Amino acid sequence: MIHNPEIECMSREDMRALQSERLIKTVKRCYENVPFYKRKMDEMGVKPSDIKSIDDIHKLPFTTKTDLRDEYPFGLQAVPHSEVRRIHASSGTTGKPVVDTYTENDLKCWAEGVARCMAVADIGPGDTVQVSYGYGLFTGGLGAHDGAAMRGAVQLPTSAGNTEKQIMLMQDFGSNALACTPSYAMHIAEAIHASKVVSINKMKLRAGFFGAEPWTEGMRKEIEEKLQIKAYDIYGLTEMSGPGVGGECECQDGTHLWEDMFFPEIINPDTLEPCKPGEFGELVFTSLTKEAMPILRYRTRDLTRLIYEPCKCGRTAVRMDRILGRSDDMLIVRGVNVFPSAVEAILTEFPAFQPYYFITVDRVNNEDTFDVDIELKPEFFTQDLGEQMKYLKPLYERMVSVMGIKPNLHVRPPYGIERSMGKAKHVKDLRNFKG
Ligand code: DLL
Repeated sequence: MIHNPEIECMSREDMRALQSERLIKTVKRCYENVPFYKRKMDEMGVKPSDIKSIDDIHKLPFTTKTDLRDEYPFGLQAVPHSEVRRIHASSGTTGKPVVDTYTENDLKCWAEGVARCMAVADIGPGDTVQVSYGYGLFTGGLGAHDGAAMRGAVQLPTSAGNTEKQIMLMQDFGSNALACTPSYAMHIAEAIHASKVVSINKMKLRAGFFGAEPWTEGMRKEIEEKLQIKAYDIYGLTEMSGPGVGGECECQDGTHLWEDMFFPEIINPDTLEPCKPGEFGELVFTSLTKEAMPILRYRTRDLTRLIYEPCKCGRTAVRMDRILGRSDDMLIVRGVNVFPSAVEAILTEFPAFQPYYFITVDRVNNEDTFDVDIELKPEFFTQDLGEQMKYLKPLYERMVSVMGIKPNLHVRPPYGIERSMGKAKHVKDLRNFKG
């Protein structure tokens, strides 16, 4: 079902007109209320009156994560604090967190974005949405919570962690949908199948809204089979409110972006020029309805492409291909560019292997090493090295041919690779510590 057909199925011309109207307002709001944007626009010699339609977006300055950190905590805020109702922040492993603040209307728009994602699975009154994203400063928990509320569904705020209890409640309360990271969904699925207390056949789950980290088609298949659900991608980032910047429809063929609120562009990260339609590059967003912290041309560092062909579902909103990874997650090993998620994509082609992996990159005798920990599924696990080789050889060959790099593969015992309850950590790059 479509949550907001008027917007989600709007003609492209009407959408451009709406975007133009909202961009003009946003630019004015930024210029008049945020010294950072006034300075940047003045430096470029751009005035709000130069922005007459969405086609003028290229005249505007970019915003980077460094800008957000420099303006920490409220430098980019465009309203007095008395109008702010909530603050979220992304943890970030280094430096200051990235902060977002929300007016009443920002919270409403945010919930609307998530509600559109959940409506795809007909989530509504009587349905229970188990929210197993972390609650707190992270936007996942409360974002999914408010989206479920807007759909009139029952919100079950279990948060992340305490997996045994999660699955007990999932069965006892009859949860119909699960919202969490795909890696936690896998972990939950595994725990259900290992449990003597609960059974997947007694569950009422029918859908999952998974995001906050890259995941592959192979992972989707595993989760869908194990949990007996339809697994939908949900995308978002703190800087644009949180989850619900876009979501997959029932066709599961690309993630629709809610362009009336977040205008997407794809740029070449080196030249900063727009890419041709359909080309891969860096995703950039301009917020079109945010009041408290509007953002112009935010460089997400997420690498993907936009799909403009109409979708069979009837929604006209542009679709985004799966995120390949973030440009800052890309490893360069022996001169070869490697996206960690490529390992997951390959692992899921081989039924004997779990989709879990952990990469360690190091430099020994001036040469990069690339070690990958993997797990055989319990039913295939063996300590016999000859037997292991039977599974490892084709995997190794596939990795060399797809990734162009020879890995050292290490089979860990079942559960030997740490399970994640939030965003999974897949890489340790020891070269960073060696200078
Ligand atoms: O992860 C918001 C979110 C919560 C999205 C729950 C979806 C579900 P941040 O912590 O600021 O916000 O991280 C944002 O996570 O730039 C992407 O690199 C990555 N990401 C988010 N969703 C997806 C997805 C939340 N569906 C960063 N696929 C983004 C791939 C994703 N990567």
